[in-house]
Amino acid sequence: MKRILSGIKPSGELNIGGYGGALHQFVKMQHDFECFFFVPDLHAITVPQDPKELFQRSKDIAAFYIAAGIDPKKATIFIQSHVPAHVELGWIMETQVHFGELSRMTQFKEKSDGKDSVSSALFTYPALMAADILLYQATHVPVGEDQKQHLEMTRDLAARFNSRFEKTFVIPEPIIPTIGSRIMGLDDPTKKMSKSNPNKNSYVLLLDSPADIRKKLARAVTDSEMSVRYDWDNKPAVSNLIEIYAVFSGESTETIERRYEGQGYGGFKKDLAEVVVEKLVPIQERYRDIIDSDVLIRILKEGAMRASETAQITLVQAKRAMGFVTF
Ligand code: AQP
Repeated sequence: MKRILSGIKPSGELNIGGYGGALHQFVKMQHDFECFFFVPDLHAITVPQDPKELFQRSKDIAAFYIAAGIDPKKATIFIQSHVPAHVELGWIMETQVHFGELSRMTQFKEKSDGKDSVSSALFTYPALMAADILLYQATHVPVGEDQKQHLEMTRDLAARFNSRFEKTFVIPEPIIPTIGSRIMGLDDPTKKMSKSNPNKNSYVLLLDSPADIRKKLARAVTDSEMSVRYDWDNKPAVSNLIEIYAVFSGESTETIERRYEGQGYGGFKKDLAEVVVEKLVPIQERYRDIIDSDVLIRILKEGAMRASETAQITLVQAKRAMGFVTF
């Protein structure tokens, strides 16, 4: 059976980068895989979070999973901190990973760069991520380009554990979407669109009003050439907008290029905004229906129970393999 585990960190408001690289891929994948979609709140606190915001955003991410079309009857939706096995296997994984390996992680280097104080949890984050995936014996993990290195480490740790102790973990394969795996900032196409970017014009939020979506996309940087061409090497800003268009319309980048051949950026950007608005408005409506409902609480409680059952089996297997006393 093919199984997926993936999640979106509640470290900021969800934007169209997370939608392209994760959420809309999740919705498609639920038909072909047994899915576990979680809210990695324990990962979010590797950098300081305001408690009220963490609370709201954790619920928001779960609500967006459902609003975007993940069926909670098919997929298990849960909050990471509701399943304590993540922390326990995370600690075990910390004992298997080497300091040098963690030091080479580019995301740690980027996130710690120029900061006076950085938590040790930010450094060991990939060990917890490995635990998240391995607990569910995921065969596949959908990841954006930026998470490829962490997944590679998960694979290494699983193989190391299996050969050092006994075969316990499935070694997961990455699934990197061809379109949407790297959506860049609207202000700077060399930087990934990120929740924690202080520049609000660098992203479109899933909860932005249609007026704000139109304004932000109209302001998105382009270049002086005035041709809508998908060419990341020479036209990264325009290619990024074409990619967003492709994610939201479901059309290929070639179809989009052909449609706007010989035209400037004005009409293209206007149409792009409409494609995004058309997709996001119904998601926003469904989000508003469930965010404060008992339905969401029920789904998360059931999800935690289902997730715990699977996670506990793997955790006990791993502990037994290492020589822990288990009954
Ligand atoms: N801009 C993006 N383009 C494509 N994929 C993206 N993902 C995130 N941003 C983009 C993918 O979404 C999944 C969940 O990511 P995450 O929110 O858990 O972590 P992140 O990648 O660290 O997201 P941010 O927005 O950059 O958050 P902060 O700023 O808090 O670190 C992942 O598979 C990710 O690749």
